[in-house]
Order: sequence, then C-alpha cells, then structure tokens
Amino acid sequence: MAEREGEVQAAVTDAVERENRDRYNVKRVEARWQQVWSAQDLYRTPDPEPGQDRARKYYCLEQFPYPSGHLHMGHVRVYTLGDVIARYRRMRGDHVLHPMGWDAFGLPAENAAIKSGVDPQHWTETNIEYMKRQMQGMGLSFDWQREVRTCNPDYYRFTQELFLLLYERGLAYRKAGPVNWCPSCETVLANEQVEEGRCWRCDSLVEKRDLTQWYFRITDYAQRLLDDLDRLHWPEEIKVQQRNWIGRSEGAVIRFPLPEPKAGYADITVFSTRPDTLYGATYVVLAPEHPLVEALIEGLPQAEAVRAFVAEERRHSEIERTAETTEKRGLFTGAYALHPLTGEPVPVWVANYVLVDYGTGAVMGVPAHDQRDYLFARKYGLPVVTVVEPETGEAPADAAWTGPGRLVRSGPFSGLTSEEGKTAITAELARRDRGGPRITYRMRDWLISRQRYWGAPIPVVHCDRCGVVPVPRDQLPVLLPENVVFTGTGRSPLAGAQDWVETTCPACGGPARRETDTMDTFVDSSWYYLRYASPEDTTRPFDPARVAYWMPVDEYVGGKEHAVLHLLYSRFFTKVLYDAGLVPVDEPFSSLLAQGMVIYQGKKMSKSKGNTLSPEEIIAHWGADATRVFMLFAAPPEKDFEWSDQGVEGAYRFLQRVYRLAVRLDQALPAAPDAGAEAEAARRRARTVRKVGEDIERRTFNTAISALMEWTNSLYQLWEGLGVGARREHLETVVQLLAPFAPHLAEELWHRLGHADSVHRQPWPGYDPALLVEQEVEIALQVNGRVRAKLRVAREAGPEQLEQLAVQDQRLAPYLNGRRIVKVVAIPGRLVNVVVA
Ligand code: ANZ
Ligand code: ZN
Repeated sequence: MAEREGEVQAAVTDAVERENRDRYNVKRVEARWQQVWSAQDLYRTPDPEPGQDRARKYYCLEQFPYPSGHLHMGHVRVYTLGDVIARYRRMRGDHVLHPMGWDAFGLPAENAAIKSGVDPQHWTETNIEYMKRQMQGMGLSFDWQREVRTCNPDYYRFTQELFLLLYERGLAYRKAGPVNWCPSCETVLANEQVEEGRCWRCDSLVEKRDLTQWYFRITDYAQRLLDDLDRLHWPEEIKVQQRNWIGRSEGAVIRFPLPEPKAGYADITVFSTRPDTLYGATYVVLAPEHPLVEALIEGLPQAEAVRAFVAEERRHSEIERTAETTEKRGLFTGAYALHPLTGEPVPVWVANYVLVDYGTGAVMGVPAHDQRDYLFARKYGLPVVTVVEPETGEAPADAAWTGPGRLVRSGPFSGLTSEEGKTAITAELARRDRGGPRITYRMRDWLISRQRYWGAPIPVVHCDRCGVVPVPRDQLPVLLPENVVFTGTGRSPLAGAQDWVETTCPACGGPARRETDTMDTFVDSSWYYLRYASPEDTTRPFDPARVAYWMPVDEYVGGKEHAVLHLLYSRFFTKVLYDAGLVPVDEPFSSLLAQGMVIYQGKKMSKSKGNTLSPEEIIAHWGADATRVFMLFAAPPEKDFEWSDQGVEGAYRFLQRVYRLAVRLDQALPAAPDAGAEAEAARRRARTVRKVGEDIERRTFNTAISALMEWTNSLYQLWEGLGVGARREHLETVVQLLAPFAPHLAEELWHRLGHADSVHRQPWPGYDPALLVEQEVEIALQVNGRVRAKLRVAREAGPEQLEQLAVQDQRLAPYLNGRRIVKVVAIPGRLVNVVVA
C-alpha cells in the first residue's frame, strides 16, 4: 500500500514538473530572475576609467518619481520605455547609465504629518521602500547603487550649496512684491506653477499677496533658453510651449514726460511692440498696481474714486482681468503726460487690462491699431486716430487695424511702411533720450521660497547688523529641525521651531535668525541628473570629471506636463553650472521622449475620477513581462493609450507562445531539414533583426513587437521543416530581440537554451544583409518594348504594384509625356512594359 502511494506520488510530481516545464510559470520565474539579477548586481554601471572614450557612453534617464506611496500606471509606462532603451543600448555595447531616485521633498508628506501626525521623513521612507519593491517587480534595470533621495541631508546639503553658488553669481535674490499664493497649499507658487489661475498641485484658485520672497534670476537666461531650443531633439510641441512661456517680444520703451516729476518719476515709461503707431497714442494707461498711481492722484479730486477702483481690481486675478471676454474697465486719473514727439498732453488712465509685471506696467493707448485699446476708447469716448493705413483694401470700420501698412498723420514719418516706421521712430526717440529699442520677455524670475517644512532650508540667516548672510559652505547642511509642530495654519512650521530659528550670525557672531522658508522642490530636481554621476561623493554636488563623461543625458523619458516646469528649470540650472565652469554642456537633455497618458475607461486615469488601475494587481496577475509588452505594443510612446484587459491578455499569450516554441526545440524533428524552410526562416530572421533594431532606434516599440509576433508565427509554420540547429539559432535570436521588452522570459529561455551567462549581457544579434538583398529583384522598365530604366523591387511585388511603380517612375516620364497609355504589361520578377500610342 505504502509502496503504491509512493508511485502515485512520483507520477503526480512528474506530471507537475512536466506541466511546469511546458508552461511558463510567470510569477515564479519573474521573482527568481529578479533575485538573481540583484544578487549578481547585473545592472551596476562601472564608473568611467580616466580618459575613457565617450563615444560609447549612453545616459538613459527617466524622470524620478515623487514617493507618493504607490506607482501608478503612468510610472509603469515611463519606466518601461526607459528600460527598453537602456537594455537595448547595453546589448549594443554601450556603457549605459540608467539610474533611479526619488524627488522626495514635497507637500504630501507634510500634509500627512498635519493629518495623522506621522513624521514626514518616516512617511517618505516607507513609501520609497514600497515603491522601490514595485519597481523591482517590474524588472527594471536600474543601478540602485546610484539611488538618490532629495530629502536626505547628503543630497540637500548640495542643493543648498548650489543655492549659494547662484547667490554668489547674483542669480538668487530677495524681493518684495505681489506673488501667487495658494490658500490650500498655504504657500507661494512660481508663475510656472499656476495654470489658468489655479495651483498646479491642488487646483485651488490662486490669490495675489504682497510678500518678500527669494527668486532665481532665470530671466537673465531667457534669450539663451530660447535660442538653444533649436539644438534639441525634443518634441516640437514642448519646444513651442517653452517658446511661448519665455514669450519674447521685440519693441521699444517710450517715455512720456510728466509736466512735473512725481515721486521721483520724470515720466511714464511704456513698452510697445508697435512704436510705429506712436502718433496714434491718444492716452496712456497704468496698471492699477503701478507705483506711480498713488503719486499722480494725490490731491486730485478723483483720488478717492481711483483708490476704490484700484482696490477693486486687485481682488481679481490676472487671468480674469485680462481674459478677452472680460469687460475693459478703467478710470481717468486726472493727470496728464506729454507725447514724447509732439509734446501734446495725453490723459493718464488706470485700467484692468494692463498688467503690472509685464513690460513696464504701463502702455500707450492706440485705439486705431490695438483691439483692446479700441474697445476701451469706444467705451470711454477717447479719440481714435488712424496712423497706419493698409497698403491694399480698407481698414475695418468697427475694429482696430492691427496689420501693417503705410504711416499717415505721423509728422515726418508719414509715408514710411510700418516696419520702416518702427526703426525710424525708435531711433528718433533714442536721439531725444525719450526711449529706445527693447526686448521684453513674458517669463518672470523663478520664485523659489516656500512657506513649508518638508524642503531644503534656504541656507541664509538674517542678522540685524549684517542683513542677509549666507551660511558658509563648511556649515552645511542647514538641517531641518526635528520635532516641529505641524499645525497647517499658513505659517511655516520652521518659524515655530524657536531653538532652530535662533542662531548666530556667521559674519559677526551676533544673534541672528535663520531663514524659515524652504526651497521649491523643483530646485531639488533641477540638478539630480548630475548627482547620479557620483552619488557617493560627500565633498561636492558632483564630480565634474564624471559629469563631463556622462552628460548630456542622451535620452530623457518623462511626461509632457513638465514642459515649462522641470524641463525649463533644469535647462536654466545646467546653463548656470556651465557658466560657472562646472559642467561642459549647456543643455542637460539632448533628446526627450515625452510619453502620452494612460487612458482607462475613456478617461485619463486619476484618483479623483475613480478610474485607477493598480499596477500591482495587474503585474501579479499577468506578470511584469506581459504588462510591459502590452504597454509598449498598444501605442507609440508619445501617444495616449487605452488600457485594455484583452490587450494585456494578448501580450501574455504571445509570450506563452514563444515559451512553447522553446519547449518544442527538439520535439518532432524532421528526418532531414527542409532546405526551403530553412532558407525562408533565415530570410525572415534577417528581416526581423533589422526591423526590431530600427524600430527601437526610432522609438516605435509597438511595431518592433508586432514584427516579433509575426516572426514567431512564421517560425511556428516553418518549425516542422527546421533542423535542430536552425531551430536553436532562431530561438536564440527571438530571445535576444525580446530581451529589452520581456527581460524575465528572455532570461529564462536563454538559460533553458543552455547558456550560463545572462541574456542581458549578450550583444544585439546581427544579420547578413545579403539575405535582405535577395528579397529584392531587379526588373526592367520598358516603353514600347525598349528598356528605359531598371528598378529594384520586393520579390513578392505583384503586377498591380509593378504597373504603378513603372507609370510613376520619373525616368520614364520623358517617354510617356503627352502620350496615351494603351496598356501596361507587368511580369513579376522580370519587367514592366508600358505601351503608348
Ligand atoms: C502700443 C500698441 C499699438 C501696442 C498697437 C500694440 C499694438 P506682446 O506681444 O504681448 O509683447 N502691453 C505692453 N505692456 C503691457 C502690460 N503690462 N499689460 C498689458 N498690455 C501691455 O504685446 C505687447 C503690447 O501689449 C504692447 O504694444 C502694448 O500695446 C501692450 F497698435 O503698445 B502695444
Ligand atoms: Zn495649492
């Protein structure tokens, strides 16, 4: 009995083993290889040797995540894309840097602290550990030795050091003025972080507040940030967004003298892109917040009314005030300025449509040629004086003529074209010291101070005697104090940390107070890509030699939402460091792959819409490889793609099919290989190797995968005729081509095929180009039986395709020109004869 049971047991075990051998057990296999890879340190990137040739370096980088707690499908997509590129470049023999880290400062940690009392550091670290495990479960080939966490003192001390560098270079400064305030995040925001009047993070309506804040002088770099876009391999869409954001305008500043100086102002300076229309200026407008307003109205009868108007307008957001649909509102101040060329008095108004922080905060009103001015003048009965007439046709009767033309009623400038007029009038203004050419940018300086705890403290102290004093480098980091009270009341928790705030001045040794603002977390992420080059260095932000080797990033993969945030800030930082002689490149990311969104149930996936998918569950169910393959297969990277359960199942089945092919390696071998089948398989192999390589280079991973699917299908068809040698060769190639996409299955099969080393250390397979040429044949193109040209075409091209090719061939055109085609005879593989009358 006992013996019998043992036999049954053995039979069962056998069956299970056979089953396991024939079916790919995703979970077990994936987990096993992940362990092996990490034990072998397979993705460790050695530092470059001194003098190592840079030609083979490849820096592949994906935007590092905020450790919110869990990966979302968007993360899964970016990291998969980057991983394919990194793996492919390694197989191509490149020295690949593919690191990962954490953009670990930020509000959610602090909000968690306010809500449930957890320590932000602890909260962040727990999330990182969790998400890191999720990444490992995706089979991503990161060099984890280089991991960086921006919230660690060994990182943020260098964020602080870089702040000092900017400060010393005159690029960090403190200024009082109106700023964007998010009432819900309880902090100020940079202009880039306000989208349509709302906070980029939480969507609350942003308010204006007058505060003294720290800024980085990014506007000093406006022109370079604009010009250098031309050199970048970036999606045009993102370049356009940056260009618009920088917003360069060419024009002139024009000074309208005041009859008598007011509050130190001798004149009202306006910025105009149309100095040619100067003779049509019938009034001048100040922004409600313009500092001159108060001085001008003092003692005038309208003063109270103007003050009330200004107070009212300040309550409306910029967006609201300048929207095209918003009614133009204004008030005459009672004061006059003088026209700079004619000397005529022009009334000074305040109006909602003029912004204080663009140009000079003042404009000249030219109702005949600016639509806003036109509407304003009509409403308030101000004169409309035409000074530019279109060269052809008529100016509209009930709108401004905003196009070019010839100047009229413009004194000595009448008769000039508008372009000539711009130059001539600007020159005349300069000659009379009443203005001159000016280029203005819409972009403002980057406001970097935040009234929050969980960020890098700005390393300065305030001393009554010495003023603002930077903390000396050898006293960095300025550590965040522990045990602060998180009340969530709009005051930085740092301000309440009395022991921390009170310090001594590094300059005079007297009592001083620490700066209680921390830096915008976009400062942390403006240089992390440099830190990966030497993450262990405790003496400096990065090792310039290693940075010189690795930079620029060859391919940067990330979302489009950072077009004018992270991507602009990082370019600025790199340029500053370049100017300081610390990095040899002035652009950080030479190529950018901006991935589209993951759509689910017809909408962008988001928590608030309740249509999220858990990558974890999907990977647990289908495996990392199938998830990766489906994501790559469903759409080209820059396109949005719709998640579908059938789709991922399809990818899963494809991988199983590849696996079963390997199972059948030596099953049902033919008595003798079929030469025709082997030749066909060889040709298809060559074609697929070429196609997959080209597609990966072009980033059309979807077509690369479909080529692999097709080839697998044809191998199934040819299999019976292939000898074991051919089968092995083809399978090995399938496995190598599959390795960047489905790294676990590829590794499993590679070992199953008898290799001891990792497939991820193999070279990318080559192919014999002769096998591709053979698929083309040369055919003769004839006209009335005489050969006029030769053409190489695909061997399988049919008569219709050949006919078309012949008729459209430019070389036959002279013989066909003007003659009637009677018929076309196509003999595939040989010739096409066009018979003409
Ligand atoms: C006179 C004029 C006549 C203008 C004309 C236009 C057409 P961009 O291209 O955006 O730079 N402007 C200047 N500063 C402003 C401010 N702070 N708030 C609102 N508008 C302002 O536009 C520049 C033009 O916008 C300037 O040229 C000015 O109006 C206005 F036939 O000056 B223009
Ligand atoms: Zn907010």
